Amino acid sequence: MIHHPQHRVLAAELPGHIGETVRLSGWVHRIRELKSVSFLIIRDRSGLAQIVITPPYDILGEESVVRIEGLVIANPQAPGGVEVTGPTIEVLSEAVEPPPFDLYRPTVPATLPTILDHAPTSLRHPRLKAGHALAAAAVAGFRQVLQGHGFTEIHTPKVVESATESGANVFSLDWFGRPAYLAQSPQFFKQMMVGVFERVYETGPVFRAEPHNTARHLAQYTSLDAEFGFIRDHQDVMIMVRAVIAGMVSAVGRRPAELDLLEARLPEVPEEVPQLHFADAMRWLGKDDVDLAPADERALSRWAQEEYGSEFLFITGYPMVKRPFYTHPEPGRPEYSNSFDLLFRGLELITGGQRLHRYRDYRDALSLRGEPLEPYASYLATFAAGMPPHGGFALGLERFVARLIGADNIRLATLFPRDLHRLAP
Ligand code: AMO
Repeated sequence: MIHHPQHRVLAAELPGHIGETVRLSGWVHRIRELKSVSFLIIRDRSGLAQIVITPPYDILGEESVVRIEGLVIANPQAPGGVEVTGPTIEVLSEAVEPPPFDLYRPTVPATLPTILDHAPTSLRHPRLKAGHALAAAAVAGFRQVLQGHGFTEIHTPKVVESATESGANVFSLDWFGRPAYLAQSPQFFKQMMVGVFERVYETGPVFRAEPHNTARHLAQYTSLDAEFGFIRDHQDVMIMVRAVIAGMVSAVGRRPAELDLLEARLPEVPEEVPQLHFADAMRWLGKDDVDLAPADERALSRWAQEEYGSEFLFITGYPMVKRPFYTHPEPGRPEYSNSFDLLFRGLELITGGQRLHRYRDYRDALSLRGEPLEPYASYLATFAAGMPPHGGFALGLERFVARLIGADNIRLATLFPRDLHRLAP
């Protein structure tokens, strides 16, 4: 019996259509010419399908887009146990240039610059695409946990009138003749919105004019931010961080195909994530410094793994001199702060903490740092109007994904990286 297919069938759905004539659409992933028979491998959003073709046929360039009508038959040797035979092939768009490298090879046979230069095509490689599918799942997990805890999603400006984190790595631009900056974080806005919603989160781009080329810094990255009111101190924020990370990991766990393809190992998120005060970390490292070097972060991460079997470690209490002016000091030890970083597999993944919440504390903090109040006028109005004790955190999405999939360079976890040298594609 011949069916007249009206609807597109996806590659992954073929096993349910054995004996039927179906319509399949996608990209020419690969052409395999064997002695007696040839195969056209078609790729769509669900996976790959094998089409049996017999001469004479036109050789189509890989990545051409086709629509195929043919009979689905069972073949244990074919991927997914099915193949399509007797096809009619309609070319929707012919690829006029070959891909930069063979997209059908199981591993990516190209260097990082080649991959990035040709991103629109390279990203079609199932392995390169997989990390970004996991990123999408991670963000969905982030949203789901916070929505479950009564947080409201916000969207705030990315062009701002003053630096939020530090003046050093801020991009300036001309805003109709006035100086302006690309937002380094949604920090001020998320705090302002605690005064409105109590609990808010945002996912969006932020900008850092990082003057160095490192494997863990981008000039634009995706910041997953949360902020909430009526906390006791930073420990309440850390409890929320733990819930968010657990939700993100389990959301990613619902993409086993991509995890398997990348041989990515999901971390276990301990009920109680171990924590170490900065002062104790320094003692353990045998150092006397106000910041952690990347090598220190790796060493401390290893220690948490050995001591607690945890791939996550909170470092709390960072010295105030290294934290932004909005940071709440540690009661009784004002040289330290009620803030934290979360290390994941040797790298800083999250920064967060308790913020100042009284107007006069902001005034004092800014003048202590020799900063004028003027550029912060609209931010300070928030606190003049009354704000609860509050805090929050920010997670760098690309760092999370890079650690998860074991990418040694953050650029492999970024669709179109922006850095010192790269502005296209
Ligand atoms: P911080 O500046 O530490 O904190 O940034 C938060 C997290 O963002 C990631 N990150 C980066 N990822 C890629 N490239 C970069 N150049 C880069 N810089 C930072 C890291 C880091 O932990 N407002 C505070 C957060 C808060 O307290 O809520 C902030 O922006 O994963």
